[in-house]
Amino acid sequence: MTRILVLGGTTEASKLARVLAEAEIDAVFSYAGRTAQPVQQPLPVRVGGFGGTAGLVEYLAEDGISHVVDATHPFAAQMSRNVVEACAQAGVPLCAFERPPWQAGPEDAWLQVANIEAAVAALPDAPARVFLAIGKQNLAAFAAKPQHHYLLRLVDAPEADLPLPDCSVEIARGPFDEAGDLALMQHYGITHVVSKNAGGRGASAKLAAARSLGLPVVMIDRPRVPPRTTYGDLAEVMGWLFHTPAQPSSRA
Ligand code: 3Y8
Ligand code: NAP
Repeated sequence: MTRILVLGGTTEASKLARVLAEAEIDAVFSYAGRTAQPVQQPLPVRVGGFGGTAGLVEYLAEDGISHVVDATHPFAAQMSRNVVEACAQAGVPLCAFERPPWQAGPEDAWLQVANIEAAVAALPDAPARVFLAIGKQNLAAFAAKPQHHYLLRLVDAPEADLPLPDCSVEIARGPFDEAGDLALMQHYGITHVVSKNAGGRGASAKLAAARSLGLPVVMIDRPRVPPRTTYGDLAEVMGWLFHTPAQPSSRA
């Protein structure tokens, strides 16, 4: 019996949800619960962590999951690590649906760094105006360079004080477009952009805007995740689902 768990939170996950719903394939869509009102999905949705690898193994059995598609963001490395371990323990087939990383073009002025700390170190000492388009979870590291003015883009209005003394906040949920990001960066007189190498089209607008403004981009490489079957294309994921036999579901 086929029952698919989609680990979501990306445009790829939402595309897969639409195809599974249209094909009336039994599936459940999972959010971590990082945002107040995540976009609706055409599948039943569950929200919140599973309780680590052990919690996920339990969930797979209780919910009778036959296949898992990890369509989380490339920076959701802990989730991706947990699901590789949980699916191996539970004997449930797993594939990742992940877009390829962005590559710098000839007109791009990227400084590629390994992680958030290296991104902070890559910023200049002289005060600058930095578009910190990496969401909310990794802002504290930038307090090491309080001399800059930071433009933050968050999905929800911050509940607590922000860790950066000199910052402006834009509340917006992507996907974003180049004209909008160009106007935003000109309005704030941005001199540097910090970005995660998310890939895909939902967050690449700021890179196109930086290119046309001739601004440097500090590009953070993806965290490492364990090897697993990975596709960048929806048709390949669907092919995998149809050609991978369902594990005997533990649900009667
Ligand atoms: C909760 C679900 C869809 C998915 C849309 C994609 C595109 C728009 C661009 C910038 C970069 C950033 C951030 C971003 C983008 C898509 C995609 C993508 C980047 C939502 C969503 C959830 C999240 C979580 C959120 C993080 C944050 C990261 C904002 C929904 C909107 C910066 C990543 O406030 C917080 O705590 C936000 C946390 C994790 C990174 C961070 O560390 O702060 N995404 N984003 C998911 C869950 O609970 O499971 O609310 O609808 C989904 C999307 N965000 O269905 O169309 O596919 O990447 N998301 C980054 O790339 O750097 C914004 O501003 O330029
Ligand atoms: P993370 O650091 O890899 O995961 C931390 C914990 O959050 C996981 O161990 C798990 O908790 C829970 N979790 C993460 N994704 C989940 C999901 N889809 N369903 C249920 N639980 C989930 O994850 P993150 O970077 O905070 O990302 C959280 C969500 O935001 C993901 O859905 C991701 O796709 C989306 N997102 C993240 C980014 C980003 O930049 N990180 C960008 C866009 C979208 P337990 O251990 O308790 O199971």
